[in-house]
Amino acid sequence: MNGKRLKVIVVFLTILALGSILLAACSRPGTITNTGTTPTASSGGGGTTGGCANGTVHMDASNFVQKCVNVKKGSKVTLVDDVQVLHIITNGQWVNGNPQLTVEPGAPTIPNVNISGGSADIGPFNTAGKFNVLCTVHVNMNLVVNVM
Ligand SMILES: [Cu+2]
Repeated sequence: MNGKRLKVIVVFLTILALGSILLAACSRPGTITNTGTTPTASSGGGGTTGGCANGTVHMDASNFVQKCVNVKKGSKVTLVDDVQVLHIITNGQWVNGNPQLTVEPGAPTIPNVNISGGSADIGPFNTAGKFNVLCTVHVNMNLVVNVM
């Protein structure tokens, strides 16, 4: 009885020792450092499509295809209407189905820019920050312009 138990303990210890040796051998050349993958999700509160567009935003029949766009200070944003649908673009944002036409300090005035197919530029955006742009025709058609 006693001898059997001892044998079991010895076998168990042997397995344990072998296991730890293997483990040490495996972990030695590892040193995995997570360097890549820089998450750039900081911009745009309502960014649903992941990243923001750069400089150019497309529009479909009822919304901006990209919900946010990054531009450098002093640059314009190009809006491309992919379909022959009228969009009227100005400063502000839709909040709970209501258009709030506020021009933030530092934002360029966007004077009801009519786009029906083709493209138009808005701006230039000369102040760094986050500016809201909306389409008054389509409820919840919001765009955030990140100027950096
Ligand atoms: Cu629109």
